[in-house]
Amino acid sequence: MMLPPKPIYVTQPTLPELADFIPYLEQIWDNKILTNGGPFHQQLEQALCDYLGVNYISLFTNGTLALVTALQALRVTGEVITTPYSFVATSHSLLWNGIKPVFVDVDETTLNLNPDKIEAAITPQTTAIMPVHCYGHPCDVEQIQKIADNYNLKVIYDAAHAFGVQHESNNSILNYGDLSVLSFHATKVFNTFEGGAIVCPDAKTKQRIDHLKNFGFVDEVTVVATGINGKMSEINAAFGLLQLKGIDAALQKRKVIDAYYRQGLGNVKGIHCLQGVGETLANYAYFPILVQPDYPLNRDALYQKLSDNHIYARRYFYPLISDFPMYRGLPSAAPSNLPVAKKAADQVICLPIYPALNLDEQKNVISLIVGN
Ligand code: T4K
Repeated sequence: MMLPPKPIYVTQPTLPELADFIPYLEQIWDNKILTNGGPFHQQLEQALCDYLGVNYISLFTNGTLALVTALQALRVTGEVITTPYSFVATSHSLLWNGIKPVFVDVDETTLNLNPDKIEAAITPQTTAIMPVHCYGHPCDVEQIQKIADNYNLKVIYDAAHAFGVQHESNNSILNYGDLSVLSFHATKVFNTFEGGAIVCPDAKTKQRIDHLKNFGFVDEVTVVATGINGKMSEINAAFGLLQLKGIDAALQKRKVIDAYYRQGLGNVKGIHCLQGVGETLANYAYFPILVQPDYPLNRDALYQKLSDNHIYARRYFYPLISDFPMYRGLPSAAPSNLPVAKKAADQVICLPIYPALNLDEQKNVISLIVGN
């Protein structure tokens, strides 16, 4: 009897040996501290600061609550300029805070927020910019900061994809802007099952964030803000500490897979492999290709062909956020305002990339694309 082919998904979480996690669990069972900033939570915050080369980190239950809280930490109100080409959580974090998203088109090369288009979208209500380092490719951080300084705007980076990415000067990309937000979701380069974090430059801001993720409590009897419960549990934090031991090896494997795709697909007519600009250390979080008009199939036909062959690639990020019902009525959501993002959303496919993807599986993906 023929076995059904093994499905290949866009990603697969990297997990350590189960046995290696048991001692961490034993420690939790012994000390009975399950959450509320316990020892593993504190250790992971420090370990991540050291690994990433950033000043302060506050851990969260997920990236979305971290985004919502980052906006509150900086008291952002009114209008925020953001990208339509992202996962919907980016804009949802604005709506959760009663803030109006103002969509600005993306840059043709990186598909990140186009700095040249930002100024025209600024109004007296604008208080911040929320760009995304999409696919872990750095935004034009210098240009964005210049605009923010000129107009006295905050910058909060949605860095959900950007774990471990370094910028031109060998500096973590997370050190730009006022705050950066990470996701440690199962599908991310570094995962704690669910999880997220806010990276911040100073102790005072970290303290405010820590209060906000714990209902606003500063001590047993004092509540200073309408905080939420966003704390990462000890199980997730312990798991993160173990995951960190394997992260360099995981990133190295991703790099090899990325290079092999580029070698196999780089010369295929009508297939454009997206590449980051300005990173000295990439994390190969995604492998997005654009299926252009001179390829024999359109994007959806190629996507279907891959699915028919049990390769479940994803169209990140289609539809655009601005096309979802809660956003499409906004003036800035008009497709005529966002032509580059619209074109990318109609052409993109993210191919499978994760450390356990083997060479035969990758060859199969490539030959399906090359062979039309
Ligand atoms: N900002 C940005 C720019 C983001 O991309 C995200 C999340 C956020 C903010 C919010 O961060 P979090 O609140 O999530 O921490 C996934 C993820 O759920 C989401 O975290 C991620 N971005 C987004 C880009 O992708 P889906 O709906 O595509 O995931 P799903 O469940 O279809 O997973 C994709 C594939 O991964 C599956 O086909 C199989 C594989 N998989 C998935 C999971 C969950 C596994 O093998 N194991 C698993 O446990 O959204």
